[in-house]
Amino acid sequence: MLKDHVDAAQASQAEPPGWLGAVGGLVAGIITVGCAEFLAGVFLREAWSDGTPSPVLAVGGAFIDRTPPWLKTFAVDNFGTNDKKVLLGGIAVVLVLLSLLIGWLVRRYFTAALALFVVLIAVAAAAVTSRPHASAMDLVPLLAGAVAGLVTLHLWRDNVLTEAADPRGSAATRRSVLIGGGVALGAALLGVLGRTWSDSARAVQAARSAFVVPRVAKQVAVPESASVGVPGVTPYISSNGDFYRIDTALVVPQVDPVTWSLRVTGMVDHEIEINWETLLSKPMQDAMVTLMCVSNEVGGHLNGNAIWTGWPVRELLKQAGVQSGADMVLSRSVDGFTAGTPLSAMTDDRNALIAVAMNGEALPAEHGFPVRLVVPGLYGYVSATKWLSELKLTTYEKDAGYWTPRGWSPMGPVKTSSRIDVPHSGAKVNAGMVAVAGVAWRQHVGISKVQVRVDNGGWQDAQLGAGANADVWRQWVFEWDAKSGHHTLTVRAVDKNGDVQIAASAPPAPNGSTGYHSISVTVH
Ligand SMILES: Nc1nc2c(c(=O)[nH]1)N[C@H]1C(S)=C(S)[C@@H](COP(=O)(O)O)O[C@H]1N2
Ligand SMILES: [Mo]
Repeated sequence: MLKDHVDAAQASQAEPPGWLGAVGGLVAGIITVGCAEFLAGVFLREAWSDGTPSPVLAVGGAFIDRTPPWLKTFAVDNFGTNDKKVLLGGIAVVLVLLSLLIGWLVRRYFTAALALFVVLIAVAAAAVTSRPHASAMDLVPLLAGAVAGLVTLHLWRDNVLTEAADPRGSAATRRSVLIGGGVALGAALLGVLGRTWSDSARAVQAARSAFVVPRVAKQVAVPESASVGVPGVTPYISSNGDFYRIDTALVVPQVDPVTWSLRVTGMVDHEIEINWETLLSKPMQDAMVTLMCVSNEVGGHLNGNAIWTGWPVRELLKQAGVQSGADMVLSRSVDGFTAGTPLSAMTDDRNALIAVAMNGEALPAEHGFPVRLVVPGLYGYVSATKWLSELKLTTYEKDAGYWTPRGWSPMGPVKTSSRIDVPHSGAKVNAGMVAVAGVAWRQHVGISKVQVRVDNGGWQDAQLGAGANADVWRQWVFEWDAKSGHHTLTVRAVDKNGDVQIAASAPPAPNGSTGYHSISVTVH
């Protein structure tokens, strides 16, 4: 009797196992995130928030905004458009590890566990309040989640961990772990429910399918001989589904055209705000423009060509009355992204458009629905703002676009470049006539010549497909009389000013890659 008593007393002083603490931490973590994400979903759905009340998305967005140029290039090169999934996966892994650690600490160092928990909540709160359009209200989901998490940690310590320290409590422990797991699963489901609820994608899909492409005075068509007719060469028009996508948005902004508007602000005689209906009543025009990403490596595929329908930016600027001294248009997206474009590129006679349609349909959500900018001749990071919400007339001295403080040049004219699409590098081909083909571009000036070099031979002219205008790429083909052996094929372009593509290799940062695209092939 007495002996029993002593054993029990010793056992109750024994430390509960570490894994049980960690499980409690995980349960508390899932409950925190689940509750916060559920409430964030409700806030978005009920339009109680214009910001990012979701702590996970806010942290992800804040991380993206602080990504150094080398990491951006690394992410684009290695994950492409999957970079966002990788980031979300990374956040999940970090959250799981920290939850396990907090739970493990709870057993003995309760204050340290609490301190770590509070630091994490503070970091998330800083992210939430720093997102575009944030208000104090956006903190409510996070704080509610934090309270639920803290209550869970306390309950776990006072019940589960105490029971576990008692040898007679193993059945109770099992039951508590099951209950904890069940509650956590419920919280996780709530979180997912919150995310899908807040998903305004359906409203946007409906608006997109109801959209009728505005009539234009003159339709733009693909010239008859634009294609050189070589299988495997980049299609002259990129389909909307295949069009490259680059942006900082962790989730694609879903913008309802009914509530959308575009404001013209800054150095103007009168600020203007136009809504969707007004924009659609303006005389629209078609323009074929090839869009280019500054992150494109030599030979890369971060570019696409489409027929855009929109209203010339200069018309809107004319209505607002641009004041003298302004030299930049800082365009802003609903998600806070900005691009600084030279005012001259938006007022000269080029097709700088406030675009509403892409290849004969409403802009896809991921390409800026309902409204984006398209400016020929400039890389997308300084011109092609998607989910457009504001045009601010300003100066390069006073303002900078999103990427400028992150190591990219304020000015981003597209550099002359060319690419070999077929044969692909490393291909084996039969000796005899081989069609070498690809695309070349020099927006706003135009391509005059494309030349191919075999090994260290001389430059030979390729044949050019027709170009719709100077702002689009052109296909080219070179009929190569291939002799057996290993060969290197190199391409370069010459523009209509007679300037030859830059031969020296340069990486994308800070203002676009240079160098010649080369491939190696084996001829049998
Ligand atoms: N709102 C917003 N617009 C944006 C960006 C962005 O991150 N956010 N990225 C720009 C960049 S860097 C490029 S290259 C083009 C790409 O447009 P696409 O995704 O339609 O091909 O969009 C531009 N517009
Ligand atoms: Mo880009």
